[in-house]
Amino acid sequence: MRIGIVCYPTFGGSGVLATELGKALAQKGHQVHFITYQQPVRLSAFNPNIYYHEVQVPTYPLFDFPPYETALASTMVNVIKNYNLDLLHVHYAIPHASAAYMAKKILHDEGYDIPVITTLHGTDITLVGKDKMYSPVVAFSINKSDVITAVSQNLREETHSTFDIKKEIEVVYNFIDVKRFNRKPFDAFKKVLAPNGEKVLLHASNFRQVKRVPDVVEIFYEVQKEIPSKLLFVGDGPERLPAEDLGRKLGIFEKMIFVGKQEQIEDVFAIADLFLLPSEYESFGLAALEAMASKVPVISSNAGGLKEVNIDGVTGYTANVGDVQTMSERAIEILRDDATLQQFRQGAFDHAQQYNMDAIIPQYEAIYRRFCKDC
Ligand code: GMT
Repeated sequence: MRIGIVCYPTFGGSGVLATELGKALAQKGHQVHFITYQQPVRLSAFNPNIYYHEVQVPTYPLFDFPPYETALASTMVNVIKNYNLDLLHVHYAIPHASAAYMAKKILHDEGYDIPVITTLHGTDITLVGKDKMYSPVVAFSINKSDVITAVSQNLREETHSTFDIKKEIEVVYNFIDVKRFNRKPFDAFKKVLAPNGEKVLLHASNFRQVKRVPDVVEIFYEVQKEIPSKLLFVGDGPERLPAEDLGRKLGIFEKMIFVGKQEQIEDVFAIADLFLLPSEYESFGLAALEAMASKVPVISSNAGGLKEVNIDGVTGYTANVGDVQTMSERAIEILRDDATLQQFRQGAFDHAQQYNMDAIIPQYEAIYRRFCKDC
């Protein structure tokens, strides 16, 4: 099949998922066309089945806000026609679903029918999408998609309770390549970070408010009183400085290490003992799944789809949003002795297997085939 994929090219979960999906589809012999404003971060290796089309947004002195959505829809039209695409799969509704609707209508007038699949990822519904400045367009364009998918049952329910969606929303869970995350720890790296055999707690995110990064610091504050440990932060964003300040205020900054954005995240997971994700909301929590595939148990909140991914008492523990007391007690329980840690490591790893790409990608292919009878 010839598939167009539209996504954010950055480190966010939706862009990572879309890029990995495109790469996997290309490996299976499909022709994949990425349409986005920048090369996706995980799209580095050359594959003759992968095409990348950059959305150029011409500027003009009149524009305080260059019209990205118009440029995106036009690029979609051009790529779909020039490469005779079978379908368009857009990840994250804003503004991709409405741009896709515009492209679909333009092509319809030219006698070309392009099916649009919209995958909802989370904040496009729960945080940004429900804002009144976006919601009419978001609801309309989701309803106009030929297929709507959500990355968890929770997001499906949230979407139905937020918008009047008249179509079935199908759940296709996020996936990972479990082989990629099954790595041996890079000893030299671990020795630098934790020279005295300290346990390594890890948080990886875009440091937005929804991640509750100060809770990560507070959980660690309690843990390090009981267990010799270090706290490793991967990623960057607006909550990083407040987290650093809180660490200084609590007198634990020397035990906190910020390594910024990392592409080889699997090497970082390989040296971690526990992953912390106390988010206000996660539709899914892809980073938690990546941790689990790396045999790293997870302490998370029980918000949104996290309960579907992090199984309480098996892959780690969940607690109510903001309940840092319970989260730190559970973290200490897991880290206190090696047998318990090993049990949770194995529980996390075993559960992650069901999200392997081999199980999930055929679900997307089956959706595509509904529109591509000869494929
Ligand atoms: O909020 C983020 O971390 C980024 C955001 C995105 O759209 O890239 O993540 C959302 O999509 C991910 C992939 O499906 C999910 O794993 C995240 O849980 C979800 N984030 C939220 O719901 C807050």
